Amino acid sequence: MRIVDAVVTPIAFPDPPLLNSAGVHEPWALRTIVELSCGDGLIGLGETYGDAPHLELVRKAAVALAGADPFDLTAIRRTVTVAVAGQDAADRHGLTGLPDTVAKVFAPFEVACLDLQARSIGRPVYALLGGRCRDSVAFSAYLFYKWAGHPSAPPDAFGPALDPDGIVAQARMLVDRYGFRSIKLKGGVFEPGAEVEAIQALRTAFPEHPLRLDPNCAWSVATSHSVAASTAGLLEYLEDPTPGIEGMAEVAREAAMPLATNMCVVRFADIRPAFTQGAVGVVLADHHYWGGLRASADLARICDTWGVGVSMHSNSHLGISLAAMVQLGAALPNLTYAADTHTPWQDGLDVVTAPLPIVDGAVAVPDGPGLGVELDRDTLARLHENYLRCGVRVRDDTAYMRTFDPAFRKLRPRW
Ligand code: GKR
Ligand code: MG
Repeated sequence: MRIVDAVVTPIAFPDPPLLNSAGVHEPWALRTIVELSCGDGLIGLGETYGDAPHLELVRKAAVALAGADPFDLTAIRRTVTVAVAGQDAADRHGLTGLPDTVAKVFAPFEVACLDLQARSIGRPVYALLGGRCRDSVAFSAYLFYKWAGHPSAPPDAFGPALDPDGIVAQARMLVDRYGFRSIKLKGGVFEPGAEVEAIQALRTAFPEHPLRLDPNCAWSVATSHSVAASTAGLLEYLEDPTPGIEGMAEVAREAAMPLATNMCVVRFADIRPAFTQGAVGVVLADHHYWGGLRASADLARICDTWGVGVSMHSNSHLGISLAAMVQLGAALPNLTYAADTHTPWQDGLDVVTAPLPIVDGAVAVPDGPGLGVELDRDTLARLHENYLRCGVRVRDDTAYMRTFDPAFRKLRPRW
């Protein structure tokens, strides 16, 4: 089996004005879809970021992969390393340097190769990751403060959420629609006291749902201490309250709840300093930047050894990424928390013909071959047209926010 064709398609899809500590989501979110074909009718799928510098590297790697054996992931990783060497640049996740770049560029190809491998033997991807540990993978309702709509457009279908009542209404809508059994609030938008009030309101409205708050490093250590104290007993975890491993470790020493991260442990080299300092109790795995599904399983294994919990991180994404998360989640013995997903914000827009549905807050693990999803070529073509027309080439929540509030700065910490 050899890769005869590697097709890389950038796409754009509508995104609501979701607020976070960096600014606000633009009207278009970008992704890149990778298709690997072996010329025998089998196609392996991958999904990754759509930012232009990353897309360029994914394209370079795709060209270099012609003729590669999709079962030889070691050789494929080596080829990707050669293709991207010397072209690594810092991105908005703070990922920089060759190992980070290789991990991010290799990831969609690794997923597509696993999809190909699994399809060629008629087994699901989780079978290649060690087998199924669970029948369904739980996801949390991912709440965002948001405007009623993008200022240049009519209000969207989700409505505004700018105070505790709005947040509770949004949670109600997501829980009713998808049956989510845990809830995450993206914070770092309003002053911390207002966000604590939103958490208190969620606790009153949803007494049984585990809650999380993630301000994306918007708070100083002192502010984080005080928020941790006022949310003790309310949160299952507090995610990335403050920047850096040292700051997180300081907060963790006093906080009653575990701290979680997708910001201070983002590569294997972060594990030793973070774990030895007790900075985090939960790591959010993300195969898109940890280097694929197998690397994420390695991460989970290390977390298990250290007694650190595992959840999953997401960015705005579509159904190939969701399917990959579900296959990984199925195979992780220690997926100790419901995973994040942005799926509800993009529902109905998918590039796959039958997106895996979220029912009762979880996705049933598909038993069909590969990832369990097929590409919808008409939608892919339409979303590619969006990409060509939309003009967005790099996600920049801060620049978009500054078009409405020129004084806005991305400050971490802000409070
Ligand atoms: O979509 O605005 C967003 C999130 O803030 C995302 O960019 C984060 O990477 O979901 C993420 C997180 O948990 O930090
Ligand atoms: Mg986070």
